[in-house]
Amino acid sequence: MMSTLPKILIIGPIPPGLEKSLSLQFEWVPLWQVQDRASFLQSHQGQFVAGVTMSRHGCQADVFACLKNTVLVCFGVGFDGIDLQAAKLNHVAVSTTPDVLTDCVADIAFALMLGVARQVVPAAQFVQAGHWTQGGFGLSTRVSGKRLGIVGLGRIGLAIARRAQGFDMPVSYYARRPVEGAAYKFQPDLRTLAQDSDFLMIACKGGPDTRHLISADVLKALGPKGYLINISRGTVIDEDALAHAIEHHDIAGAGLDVLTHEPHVPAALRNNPRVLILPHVAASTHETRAAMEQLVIDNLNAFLHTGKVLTPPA
Ligand code: 8YV
Repeated sequence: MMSTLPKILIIGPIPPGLEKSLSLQFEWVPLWQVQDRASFLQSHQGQFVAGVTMSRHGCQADVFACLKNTVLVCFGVGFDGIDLQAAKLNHVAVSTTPDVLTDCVADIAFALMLGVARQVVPAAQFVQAGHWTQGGFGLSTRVSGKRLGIVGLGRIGLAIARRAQGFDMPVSYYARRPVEGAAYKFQPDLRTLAQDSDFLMIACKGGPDTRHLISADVLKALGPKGYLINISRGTVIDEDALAHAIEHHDIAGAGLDVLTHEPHVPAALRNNPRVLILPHVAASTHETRAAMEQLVIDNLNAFLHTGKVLTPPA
């Protein structure tokens, strides 16, 4: 029997919970399973009421042409993979899922900072390997009271700064301009921020504007006692420069939830005990994922009823 439900175009695989909720209201078409993408998108123009994506899939111009005058709802706050210019050109509204994931991402920023400086994983592995009976584990580096430099003081950067107050960490930040109302020290020069930080935290947007912002030079400025933490996008860091800096002890260590070519991890970073890498899980808690799914559905319904989304990219 033919479905009479309105059709939505799904750009790439989405979480099962979201898939289930969407199936109640819509007939959904998985674009990634289509054989001939170009002719499919052309022959299906005007057939969808919406498109659904995730930050990791993004959305390209050819899809926006097919979705003309509708909406693209994105599961995730990052929109560096979404061609916003093409969206505008085709009058497609776009939404993301800000705020609901802020706390969990800020929590993981601290997990990485504590994990890499206090050597949490190597210490646990030491116990698992049965080495404790032969002697104690070595010393690690204190986090409380150390200087935290934050690159990008948006929603997540601010949540990290608030947590840092509980750790008595003086906070400075680098951004394109001072953030109104922020009580932290603004540092307009990134190298100087790195030089004056014990922990350099990357919390800015991804995309071409911030690509390789963390260069060999910035890493040199961070210095052999400094730690680099990234919960933003892998592309912000020049990964070759980071591998070189780790190998040559130009910096003390790194904690990364994101990489340039996920899920591929450069061997020089994967096999080093001074680098703690997580598989992009900062927002992956039951609570946050459920809230993100709900916000995707709410944005979709808001657009279908009012022509406007609740949370456009910002
Ligand atoms: C998401 C993220 O869980 O929201 C983002 O931008 O990077 C993650 O925290 C993931 O990207 C969903 O696609």
